[in-house]
Amino acid sequence: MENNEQKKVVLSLIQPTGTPTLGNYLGAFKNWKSMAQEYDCLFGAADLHSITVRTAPADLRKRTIDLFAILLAMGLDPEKNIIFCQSHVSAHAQLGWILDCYTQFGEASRMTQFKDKSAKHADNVNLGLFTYPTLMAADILLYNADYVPIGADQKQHLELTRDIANRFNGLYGDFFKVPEPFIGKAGARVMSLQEPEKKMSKSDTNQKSFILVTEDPNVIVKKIKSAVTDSEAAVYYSENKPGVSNLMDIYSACTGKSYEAITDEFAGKGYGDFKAAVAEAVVEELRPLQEEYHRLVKDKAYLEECAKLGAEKASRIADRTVRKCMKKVGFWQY
Ligand code: ATP
Ligand code: LTN
Repeated sequence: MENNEQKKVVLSLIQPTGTPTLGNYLGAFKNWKSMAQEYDCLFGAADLHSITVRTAPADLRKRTIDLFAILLAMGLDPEKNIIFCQSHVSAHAQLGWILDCYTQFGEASRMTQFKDKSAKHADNVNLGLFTYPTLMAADILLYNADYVPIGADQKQHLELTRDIANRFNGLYGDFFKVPEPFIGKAGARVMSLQEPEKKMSKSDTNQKSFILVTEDPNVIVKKIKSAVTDSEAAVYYSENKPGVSNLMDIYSACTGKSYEAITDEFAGKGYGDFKAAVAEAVVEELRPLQEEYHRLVKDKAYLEECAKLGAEKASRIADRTVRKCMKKVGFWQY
């Protein structure tokens, strides 16, 4: 790339609703890390989004700090990129409100995540759960992001973001960059270790269904050993073997080996050997992140310094966008 050519902007956030899983790591973080080399990246904790579900204050704070430490431990560079926490940048809530007024009730009602989450938390179907996607649109549009790395589950929200941006641009002249989704191939969908038809999710109530990125290696080994497979005792990729195929996906994402190479490697061997190899690959994959995480999480002063730097850099861009957007809408400015 030429030096004078502007790099594309990439943005993605993750909610601090729990410790990230191997699914988040392979499906999201690994892509983020490779994108950070090539693009101007903003990554961070979507803590405003996470109060759509009731959380104890101490838990929210701890999870946010932990997530921030994990992002740094992955090797994302807070000097080169913008690593930040959404609630530290007031422009997100400001633009979120403006975009609410350019989004139709019917559009927001069609969001499948809203339907799923309101069924799951029937006692707390709050307005934030409903306007969640417009806040997400604000996150993205504030920074003129070109690409948004997301899992398949967030595609509908990104489509809505594009619709809102196009609508606003249609009314006021080209203003927002219309973002593209970026859905990585490897590890795009890591499945539950216990119910391999369901995606691995940090909010699953069954602890054995997921591996946390900070999990003790011995626990990782145990969880993979108890992963659901089938009775055939043959390692090959097939729709009819969701448990084994999921472990192959995990092994392949960690080692770079193809499905054929994995099938050859375990020809004539049982699931015991296969699972032991998968567990070792996962432990090795997560080792550098874990070592760095344990070091960083104790260094509160450093984490705060990085959060402050991220907030300052993000606010500089976001405040400008909000100011310009408010001018377009017709707010009185002095
Ligand atoms: P929750 O359990 O709180 O709904 P989650 O673990 O499903 O959360 P999110 O916080 O919604 O994860 O997602 C963060 C990012 O990780 C998103 O880009 C999402 O698509 C990706 N991701 C989440 N789970 C998986 C998975 N099992 N496999 C691959 N990618 C995933
Ligand atoms: N909704 C996303 C988290 C999220 C996000 C964003 C992702 C909030 N704001 C902006 C990409 C860009 C989720 O639940 N995974």
